[in-house]
Amino acid sequence: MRIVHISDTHLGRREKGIREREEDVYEAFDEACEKARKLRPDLMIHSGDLFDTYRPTSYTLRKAIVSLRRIIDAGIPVVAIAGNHDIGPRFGGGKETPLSLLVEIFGDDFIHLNQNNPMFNTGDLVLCGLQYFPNQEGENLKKAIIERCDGAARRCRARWRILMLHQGVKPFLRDFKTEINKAFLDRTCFDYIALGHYHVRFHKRDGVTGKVFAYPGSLENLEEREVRQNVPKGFFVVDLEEGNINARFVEINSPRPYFLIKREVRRSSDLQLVLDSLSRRFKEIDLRKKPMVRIKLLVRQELLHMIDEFREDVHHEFGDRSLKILIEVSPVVESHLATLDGQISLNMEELMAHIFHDRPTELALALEIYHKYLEGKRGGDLSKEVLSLIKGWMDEDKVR
Ligand SMILES: [Mn+2]
Repeated sequence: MRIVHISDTHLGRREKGIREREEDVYEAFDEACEKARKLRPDLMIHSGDLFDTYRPTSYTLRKAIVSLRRIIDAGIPVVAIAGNHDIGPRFGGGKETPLSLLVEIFGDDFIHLNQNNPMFNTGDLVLCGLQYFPNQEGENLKKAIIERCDGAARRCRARWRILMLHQGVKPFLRDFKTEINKAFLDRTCFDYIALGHYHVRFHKRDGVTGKVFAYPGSLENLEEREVRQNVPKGFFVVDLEEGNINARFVEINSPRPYFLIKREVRRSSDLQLVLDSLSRRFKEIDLRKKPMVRIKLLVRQELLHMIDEFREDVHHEFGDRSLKILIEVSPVVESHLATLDGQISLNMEELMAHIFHDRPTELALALEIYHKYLEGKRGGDLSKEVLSLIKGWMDEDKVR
């Protein structure tokens, strides 16, 4: 039995309003579907965040349908769960996800698993899956896994058992929010834990239980973390054979090259070093697509006047060869530098950790709000989330 495991495709994501970046996301998904089809799997599973928002545009929906048809028309059913990005509030209460539209379109060939419909059984294989549960619903998540997934799967006489979750699993992920522990999942009956949520490919076989935990990651560079770690993009093809699970990563070629340069500018020659390193990067690789260039500078006050000229130099030298050059400049705030031990950070989380270093409650809350923002929540949606986070904290009596 062969399964293709894909996740975090985020169709509709448009980085910094750049139209080509939205197309990059569709291209990556289409390539992945085409590669998956050629592998002739029995099933394709998607571990959440198929869409970037729960309200995709008609253009995004059409792109999703065209690519998914490649799989479904080849006789390969698709099983999906909703991630945090593709769940939203429903008009009149409850939760909404565009995955239900795909069920309307593809019928039995598109299976949407969630806590009300947590299991799909093909005889040899039983698949269980749940939608994303936020951190404050960790207990409900465990309950749903035990009662709706593990219990039901144990009662099936299947050879293989797969669990699909869109969650952060401790202790696999560093610097990332987790809602559930590996030790808890070790006690379930599942052989392969098909994870989504974390965008950098990760794969681990437990030496004792033989269970495989896998995050295929996203298909394009969606967040800075991914660019920094520079891990290939793609999906897993999982062969379930007698007594063995073999998960192999299949790389895709469409992701756009992404140059990210972060630097503290202490003297004027540091700006020249940025130009030099950019030149090197343009020479290094074969550029199928013009790269995205993002330069983040932390600049001393007395050097800020040089930035306009630097911008001109960069655009003059690399403008034609880049899709887009983004230069972000933050002035050094001297008072924030004192306790950073010479380590200058442009990372929002680290900066918050610094500002709230003696106020852990505020820090945790600030990070949660920031993560909601990163998840794409804005305006009314964001303020609703913030209010419910604060209420959650009050209820737990963490805040006085
Ligand atoms: Mn995601």
